[in-house]
Amino acid sequence: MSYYVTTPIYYVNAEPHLGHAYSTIAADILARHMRQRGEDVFFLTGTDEHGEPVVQAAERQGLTPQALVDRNAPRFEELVGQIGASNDFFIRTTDAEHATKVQEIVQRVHDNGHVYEGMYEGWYCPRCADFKSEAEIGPHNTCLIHEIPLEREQQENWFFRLSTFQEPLERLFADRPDFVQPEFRRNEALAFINQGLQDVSLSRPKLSWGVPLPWDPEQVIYVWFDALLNYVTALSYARDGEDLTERFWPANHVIGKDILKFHTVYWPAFLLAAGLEVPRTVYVHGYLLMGEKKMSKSLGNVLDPVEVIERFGSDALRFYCFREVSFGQDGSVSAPGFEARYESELANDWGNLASRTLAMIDRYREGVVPDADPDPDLLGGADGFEGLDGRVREQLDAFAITAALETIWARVRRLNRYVEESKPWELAKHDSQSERLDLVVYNLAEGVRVLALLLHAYMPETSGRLLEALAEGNRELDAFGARDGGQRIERIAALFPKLEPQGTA
Ligand code: ME8
Repeated sequence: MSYYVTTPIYYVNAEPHLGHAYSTIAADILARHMRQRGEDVFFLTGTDEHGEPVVQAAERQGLTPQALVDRNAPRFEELVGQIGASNDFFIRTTDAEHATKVQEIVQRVHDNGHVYEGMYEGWYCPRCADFKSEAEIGPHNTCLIHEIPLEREQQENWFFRLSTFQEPLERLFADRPDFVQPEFRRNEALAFINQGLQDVSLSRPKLSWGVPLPWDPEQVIYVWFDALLNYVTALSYARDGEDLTERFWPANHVIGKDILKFHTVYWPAFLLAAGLEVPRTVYVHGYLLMGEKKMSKSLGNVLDPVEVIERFGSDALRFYCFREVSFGQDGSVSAPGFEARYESELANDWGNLASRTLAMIDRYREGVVPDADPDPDLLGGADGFEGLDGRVREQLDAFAITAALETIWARVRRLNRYVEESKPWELAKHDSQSERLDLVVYNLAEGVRVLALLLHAYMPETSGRLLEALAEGNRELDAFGARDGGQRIERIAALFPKLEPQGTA
């Protein structure tokens, strides 16, 4: 089966921050997990480089828009590498191939009769690049998201007949209850549709920076349609001489709640208008907050991902974001919160379990995993190993990234209990307990191995190191079932070294 997952493409006129990293890590966890299942995966992320905010930022800095985006886009691409994302392509909406494909699709929407010329008048937020409906306007004509004054706009432009998609969208939501997830976000999208859809601007006058309308080059395509189309256009040119559209479309989109309307209403309508298939799923996650506020560079309240990664590694950051905040909900993150989880869960629960297991194989069994059977004591119960793999698959199929991590973590705790209860150090003192010691050490090695396989999607670097130490070359989840002993292991440095006593993030 093919599995296509995307992140939003990020605006390059701001600095990349943890919020951007968050969506990308979420999509990466899904992509890596699906690859481990042997699916044919394509994972896309990139940057959104057109629109007035870019022109304004460039003017302020005395640059051309192109120079500004060329300077900033690499920072986003660098962050993708720093957080360990395994994207198959990085799209920039200033790619010439993207522009050509956007024009081709927009022309099709035009030829299918879904556009007309008219006069737009209304309230516009330059930061959202969005025209606001009555319900979206805050006190004194402000943007509810950015809390800045809206601008009164009046202009000639082309419109997209969104209103004619009222009924098809209602049908789509009725036929495909999991089209938008989680359910409370689906209800939000439905509420917006049920208010009655109005036509939306498809273009802006040319003073803007963007892709010209093919039939009226005095206008550029409204940045949101240009940006949304990245998910389709990328497939047509990501691989030289190969069009991947047939193979991977439709996609699973992972987005933040701020851009729900565009992805769950405008986007499927536009695809229908172009005669393309609508997405498989749009998964809408919440905000990472610092204190009570949305974390954003402009509000100046960030947990800097690069700083965290430099000190603790990307795996610790990846883990923390999805452990601390239930994926789908809003939740607070903080430096002290990060350190507490790092210390108690990564260094102690997991890192220490891995080190102890390798040390015991080394000390008690000369570095070779003994052969024994699965211990029935570890199989059953709510936190047993039986059926674990299937449970995690099921949860990740439902985008339950935090719940699946807890499913895994319950087994980390269980293995720690197993060590305490079975006391291998006592067994090692008595020759008569040798068989029992084989059983315990084998089960610890196996337990740690299968947990490292499941954690590989979340923490690829440390899990990879641990699997190598356990002489497991396979990363596919088919390697999940019990393997016989006999492997020679290696001792490795602590996966998550303890914090220095005076350390603060
Ligand atoms: O909206 N918590 O780009 P953008 C969690 N270019 N996620 C956050 C976040 C936070 N505090 N802050 C940002 C755009 N995000 C458009 C998208 S897509 C065709 C075009 C994440 O740079 C979240 O995914 O403002 C949000 O939807 C996205 O960054 C917005 O990024």
